[in-house]
Amino acid sequence: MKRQKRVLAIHDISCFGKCSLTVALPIISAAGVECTVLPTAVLSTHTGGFTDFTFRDLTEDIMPIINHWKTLNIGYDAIYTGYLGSFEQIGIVSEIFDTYRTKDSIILVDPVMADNGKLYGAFGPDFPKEMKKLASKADAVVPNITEACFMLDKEYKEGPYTKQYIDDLLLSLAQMGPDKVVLTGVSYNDKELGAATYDKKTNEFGFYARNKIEGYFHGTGDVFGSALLSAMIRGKSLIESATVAVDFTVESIIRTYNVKTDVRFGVNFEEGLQKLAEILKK
Ligand code: PXL
Repeated sequence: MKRQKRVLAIHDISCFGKCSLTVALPIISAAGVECTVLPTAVLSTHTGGFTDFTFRDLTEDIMPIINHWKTLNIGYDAIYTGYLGSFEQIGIVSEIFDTYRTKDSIILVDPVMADNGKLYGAFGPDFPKEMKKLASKADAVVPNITEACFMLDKEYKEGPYTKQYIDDLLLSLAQMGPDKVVLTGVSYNDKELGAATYDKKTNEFGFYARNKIEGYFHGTGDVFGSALLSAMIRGKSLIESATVAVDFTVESIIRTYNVKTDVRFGVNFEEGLQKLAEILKK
């Protein structure tokens, strides 16, 4: 019998709005994988389109939590990081990588900090350089195009993209350190949107897209990243994992689009969990 896999998910808890830990936990669990959580901050909602949200920074709690775990002899098959609560947390999370990394573990960094060409309001101009250091230590990274450009100091462009622009971003991200790169929000025409992948070990490029759905849906980066990691842990290749994650995310968006809920409230991923679990069992 194989031991159950265990992930450490390091993101905030946005109490309402379906992103970060409130999506990582159910999605990773549905994949049959244990999900330990390390909350970086607690907010009443995510910061995308809401005003007056509460924000409690948990930077001071992180090391005491880790120090307790050190007495318990716990190991992780993967670490998955997302929205961090402070600049200082980047260095702390980097130390956590050093503590738990093994030769078989997967460290996946989603450098959550920006979208549509702009840095999120909570982060200062020095944040991307520090996030780049963390992403460089990862085995795999999953930025959107804005985040990739911020880390690489390259010009952000709006889609549709040329193959040359995307391949340059993929190779430059791999050159920073990670063996596996998944770039989200990639379109080569007006109709389709998907993810591009590059695996440095096999030198393979991949791309998978579905028809674009008009609108901006919050939390989809975290839905995508959680499904991607789940598939990777269940032994799928990088392009297979990205394909599973694109399908899961797009189907969640379609359910939401069809009933016209407030896009700030997140997407209906829950009704796709059973199908995801079945796909990942194969
Ligand atoms: O989905 C990314 C995310 C996570 N956590 C918080 C956010 C966002 C995006 O805006 O605001 C608090």
